Amino acid sequence: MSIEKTFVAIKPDGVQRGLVSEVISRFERKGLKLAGMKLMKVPVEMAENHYGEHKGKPFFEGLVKFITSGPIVAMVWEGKGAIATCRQVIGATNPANAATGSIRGDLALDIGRNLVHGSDGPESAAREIGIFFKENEIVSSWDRNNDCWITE
Ligand code: D4T
Repeated sequence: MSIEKTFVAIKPDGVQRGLVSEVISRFERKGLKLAGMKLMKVPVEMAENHYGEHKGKPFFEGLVKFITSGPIVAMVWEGKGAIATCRQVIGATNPANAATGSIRGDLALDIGRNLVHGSDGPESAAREIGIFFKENEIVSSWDRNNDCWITE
């Protein structure tokens, strides 16, 4: 499995509910490495671009309104198989179906307030990192002194 980077965002509900540190700690404790992070308000055009695949769906307008309603924490996480691993840490899209132990399974109830976003594949990870981060805002593969205790 290769070293990947993935885009993760704590949505406005996570920031409003004071769950930023809780969410970040789950990725840290898993062994993933932080490669970028910023608190930001998402402009409408950026939200429409990010969620472009859902344009025309009944929940699209509400989704854009929600994601632009307050600050988010945009992050890049790096690690072996990071894309699928972050999706596992986050849990199923609908918190009602999310496994206990996942962020959505433990901390969320409603699909429209599901706390966290994570890229669903290599193409979307590259696309979404490019939407939210400039190249010089990413700190790639920095040396972490416990790396040898996390990966062989
Ligand atoms: P995100 O993109 O937020 O990580 O969610 P997922 O990748 O897990 O799921 P998604 O792209 O299918 O949905 C994007 C976003 O839309 C909200 N949503 C989704 C909603 O409010 N109602 C719905 O019926 C669906 C399918 C939740 C996540």
